[in-house]
Amino acid sequence: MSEFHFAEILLPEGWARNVAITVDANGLIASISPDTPHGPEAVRLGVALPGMANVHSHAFQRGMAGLSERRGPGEDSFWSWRQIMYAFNDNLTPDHVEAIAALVYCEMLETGFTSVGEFHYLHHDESGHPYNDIGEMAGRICAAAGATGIALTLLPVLYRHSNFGDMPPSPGQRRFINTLDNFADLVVSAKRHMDTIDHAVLGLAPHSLRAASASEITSILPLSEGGPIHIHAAEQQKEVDDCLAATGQRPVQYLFGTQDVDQRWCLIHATHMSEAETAMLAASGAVAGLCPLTEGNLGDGFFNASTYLAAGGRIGIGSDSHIRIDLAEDLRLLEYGQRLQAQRRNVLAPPGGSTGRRLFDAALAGSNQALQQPSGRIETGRRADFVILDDQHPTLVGRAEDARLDSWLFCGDSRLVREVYVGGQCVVHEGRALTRDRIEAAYRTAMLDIRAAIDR
Ligand code: NGQ
Ligand code: ZN
Repeated sequence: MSEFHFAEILLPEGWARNVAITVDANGLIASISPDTPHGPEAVRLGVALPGMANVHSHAFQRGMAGLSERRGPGEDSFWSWRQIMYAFNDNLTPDHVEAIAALVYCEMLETGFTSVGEFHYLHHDESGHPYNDIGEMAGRICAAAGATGIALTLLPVLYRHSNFGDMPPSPGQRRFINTLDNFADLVVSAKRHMDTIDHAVLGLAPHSLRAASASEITSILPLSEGGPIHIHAAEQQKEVDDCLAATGQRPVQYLFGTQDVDQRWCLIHATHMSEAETAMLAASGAVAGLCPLTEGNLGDGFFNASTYLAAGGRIGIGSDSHIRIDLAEDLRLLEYGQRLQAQRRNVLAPPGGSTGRRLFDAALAGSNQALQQPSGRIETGRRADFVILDDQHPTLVGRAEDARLDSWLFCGDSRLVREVYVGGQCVVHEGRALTRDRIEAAYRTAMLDIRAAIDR
């Protein structure tokens, strides 16, 4: 049993002071005692929040962040970005993917994420053939998570088609494609790799309604054994148009018509929804997995968060393409998108309430639900995932409770995160992931190697 002591910590019922927390040998919270002085053995940790879950990651895309900000010959779009992304992943080996993912997970931990949902679809070798172990790449993702200490919800992706109507995959998609049988083998291998690390949860991800048909989605669901199910939906207007043309329905409507969408589901982006779809998703208990920085970078559009949250909808937050990994900035951009459209302020806050607190609470609950990790709340029986802020930083000094949270989320960034614990183990100290030096060195080697491959 280890003991921690917090000057201030956000509990499910609100902020508490002088809180002693004991953590058992499995990293779970055994007891929580507010208004208690620290014992002689206690690790004293200042001001803390529960660790956040990152609902949506394609780790390898961190390696191309910044390389798609030059305009092409025509009008650039999500679809032209996707071509650049496919060309980038053509050059990636398992070593590269592991090196990139490890850096991504360090950066996530350093900004306050303690778990990650890896939406993993880069499965096969450069020619599109499975590795000897079909779960080789899944194993590399597990190794990266294990090296950093972040909790992993692995979401192996089923990818079959290039568009609605079972269109054959394009050459750029060859590394993603599996038959249904191969996919089942991949899941078995992924589970074996997950057994080698702590805190791993298995989910499943049909890539999108474009890439997997309704009957294919139905047929793989039993493989997840009650785990989370994630799918991209309605990110781009073209997807809505193509879905309407193929099925007569909009994507979210079509998904609800063909699957039992409940709390196990997470719809990534869900940007382009009608009023009826917004209400349907909000009532379902499923999570909308929002990725504001990536959605901005890719020109996706605005999620209708005010209507959706007012209807009781659940949201999660993800850094997706990792164009930038900063928890505060991503939550802030979600609110700013609403402000810029509505020409109002504090759009997502309840009357009289803090916007930062509303964003943080909503994302905390929704992301954690979507990853099915035993964290997300400082509560007995939950995993001891703590994020400690630098309360002496000029941005936070003289602030308390929700004002401190607002100041971090609206004026700060990862530099305000001092210490991070996953399952009672320190993974970030004085703002740096403990394993960063080694991981950064491997990342540099990988990037130079990829650069050389691109130049060849
Ligand atoms: C992905 N990313 O799977 O990485 C996608 C692009 C697609 C985002 N949607 C590919 N942000 O959707 O076809
Ligand atoms: Zn995605």
